[in-house]
Order: sequence, then C-alpha cells, then structure tokens
Amino acid sequence: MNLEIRAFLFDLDGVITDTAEYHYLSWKQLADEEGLPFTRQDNEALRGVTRRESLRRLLKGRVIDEATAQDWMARKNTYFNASLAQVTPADLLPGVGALLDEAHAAGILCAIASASRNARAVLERLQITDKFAAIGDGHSGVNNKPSADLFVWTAGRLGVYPPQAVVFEDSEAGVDAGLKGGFWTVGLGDAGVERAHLRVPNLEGVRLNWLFEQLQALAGGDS
Ligand code: B16
Ligand code: MG
Repeated sequence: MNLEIRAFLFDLDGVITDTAEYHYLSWKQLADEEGLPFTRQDNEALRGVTRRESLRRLLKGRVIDEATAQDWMARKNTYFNASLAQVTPADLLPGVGALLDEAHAAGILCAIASASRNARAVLERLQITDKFAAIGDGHSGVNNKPSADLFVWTAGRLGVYPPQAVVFEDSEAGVDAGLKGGFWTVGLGDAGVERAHLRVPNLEGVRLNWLFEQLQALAGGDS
C-alpha cells in the first residue's frame, strides 16, 4: 500500500500538555465537597472521556438528578478553569515543539482533536493556537471519543481522508476512536493504548523519518 500522510491530529490532554492533573484536582475537590470517594487511580479511567462521562464514572453507579449533575459538572469546570491560570508555554510536553516544527516544514497539516470543551483556552495559555490549521474540541459534535466522529470532523476541516492522517493519543477511548475512523494511530504512554499501530512513551524523539518508516512497514511496501 502506498503511504501518503498529509496530516497529524493531536489529542490535547496527555499529548500536547498534561492538564490531567488539573482535571484530577478539580474532580477531587468536587468529590471531597460531596463526600464521594475518588482517588488518583480512579482518575485514570477519566482520561480522554467527556465531562459527562467522567461524572458518570466518578459516581460509580450512584444516581443523581439532572439538575445536580449540571451543578456538579459546572462546579468542576469552574475549578478546572481557575487552575488554567497556572498553565504557561513551558508546559508543552517533551518533543511537541520539535515535532510541530518538523511537520510544518514538511507541509504536514496539524490539528487538535480534543474531547475538552476547554481546548481553545488551554491552547491560548500555551500560546500555540496559531500552529494548528483546525481545532476539533468538545463543542465540535455530539459524539465524542470513543466514537470516531471528532477525528473525522477534524480531518474534514483539513480536507484529508483518514488513511492520510496520523492520530496521536494517550487514552484508550482516543486510540479506539482513531482506529474506528480508519486513521493511523500512535499511542503515548503505557496504559490503555495497546491497540495503537505504534506506541511511544511520549513525543520526545519522534521524528518524521522514523514515523514514516514505521508506518510504511505496517502498510507494507517501500517508503
Ligand atoms: P472538559 P483530551 C479530555 O481531554 C481529558 O483527557 C478528560 O479528562 C476530560 O474529561 C475531557 O477532556 C473533557 O474536558 O471538561 O474540559 O470539557 O485528552 O481529549 O484532550
Ligand atoms: Mg488525552
């Protein structure tokens, strides 16, 4: 198969920067206020899924009415937004800047595809909004990860087909979404990303030549 990569679709939290800690502390504050047990380990199951799904998982089967759910999600989001004041350009994860520069120099389109409704605010804090040709976020559609919709929506904004794009993800939901959509997937970290085409600890050391060689080998045929 002839490999033609035209775009990179980056998840935000856990790939570009680590807002997971702020998500955790925000849910933890809410959980403490409401007397709900919630640990760092519990938080791992919230990686990459929407605010609503995060609340459902945090509740562990406990039932609350819709008005309470809205109130709790709003409070968690208030805490999270307050914590974003601490995010600075120094909070880019290792290797992100170099890979973005290399991709731009090679004419590869770069986009964000994040479940977060706060993705634009995070990108502003990092001062990298202008590095992305499209931004898909929690406002971009009804179905979020593990549905493929967000990645398909974002690829459509770029005018590329899924097999022409690589998804970089740190969550199980995100990798599954990328695979369902027919994208190439690179899983970051060591938990939940086993099904990705390629796995790396983070973006440090990920270079275009290496990436294309690996993908070409998987596609079969010479690069
Ligand atoms: P918000 P990603 C995800 O971001 C986070 O990993 C996940 O923990 C969070 O619940 C979700 O965004 C929604 O965030 O409450 O800000 O809309 O990994 O998809 O970039
Ligand atoms: Mg993520």
